[in-house]
Amino acid sequence: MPSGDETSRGRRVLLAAPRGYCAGVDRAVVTVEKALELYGPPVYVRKEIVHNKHVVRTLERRGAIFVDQTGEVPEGARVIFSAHGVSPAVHAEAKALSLQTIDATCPLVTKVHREAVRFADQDYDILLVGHEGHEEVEGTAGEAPEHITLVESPADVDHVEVRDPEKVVWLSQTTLSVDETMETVRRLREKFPLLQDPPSDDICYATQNRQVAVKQMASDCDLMIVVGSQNSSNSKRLVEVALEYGSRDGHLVDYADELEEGWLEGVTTVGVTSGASVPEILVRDVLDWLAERGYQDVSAVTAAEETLLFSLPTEIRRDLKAAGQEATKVQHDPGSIPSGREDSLR
Ligand code: 10D
Ligand code: SF4
Repeated sequence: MPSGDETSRGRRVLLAAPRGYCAGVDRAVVTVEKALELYGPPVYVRKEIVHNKHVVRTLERRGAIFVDQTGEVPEGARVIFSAHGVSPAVHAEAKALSLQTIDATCPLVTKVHREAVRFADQDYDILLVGHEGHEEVEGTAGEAPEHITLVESPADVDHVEVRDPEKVVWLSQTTLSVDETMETVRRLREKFPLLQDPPSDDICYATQNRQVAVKQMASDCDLMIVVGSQNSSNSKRLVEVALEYGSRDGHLVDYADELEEGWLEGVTTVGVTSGASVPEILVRDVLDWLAERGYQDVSAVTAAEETLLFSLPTEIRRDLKAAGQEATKVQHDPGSIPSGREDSLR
């Protein structure tokens, strides 16, 4: 293992900001934590609350039970819906089972659901840019299945048909590559010149900011390490963006122990970032691993300041109040250094 002043010379880390938790993830994770405190385990959660292995494992250890289908929750029990959102059909299933639901859908995902409902009510064809099988896409498409066509990529555009090319709008998943989505929309507009834009950006501020930071550093990096899980759309996009914008190499890892010595061969500058569902403790572990190998010089590359906060779901606020606890807005501090507890979610 290279170490010491001689081998460390020139080695450095560029640390992206913003990185890690967005406001919607913080709210969703705190929702499960507060539910466990208020009601005691078990607390059922439909799907992974956010797409991060460490978050899910940690909450499982504290008493959360993650299920794939609403039908797996015992009748009358309490269930939390994940940050990615659910379709009206899932709400109906929960009602049929008399479940007590707490909806941790990110408000920015809910905004896209509302757009889908509004355009469907006006009888538009809605072209939803997103990835098939992703939970967010299933939830949004479920709002108006007869009006929505999924468009997965620029290449997909050739196959898209609409009923009336004068009444067509595009919407999108919140966690896509901005560049690829713009290319998909460019091709859609070539085909349907009267294509309408969403009323506001569907790709959310957090997805955009994390990609902008990576774009700023990528050409200076020999290697980009993105902390995040394989099923996390926004985390995966960060690796793609890094490679597109000039990083020689790039990898997505859940934990520092997945890092490989071989990746550092001939590497002077390492970029580090993390997806919107990733606790900062996991980034700190990666920085420690790099420091042990001579990469102690860490500089921040800051693309934006994030201050957005969301209130917790109504049910949690109500029950916290009844329990005499203050329901503050969840607080995301991307610059904070976590306590280092093994089960830290911050
Ligand atoms: O896969 P993804 O990027 O959509 O989800 P992840 O849980 O990794 O990040 C948070 C994004 C959400 C909840 C979708 F808005
Ligand atoms: Fe909400 Fe964006 Fe975070 Fe998704 S990535 S939870 S839309 S803030």
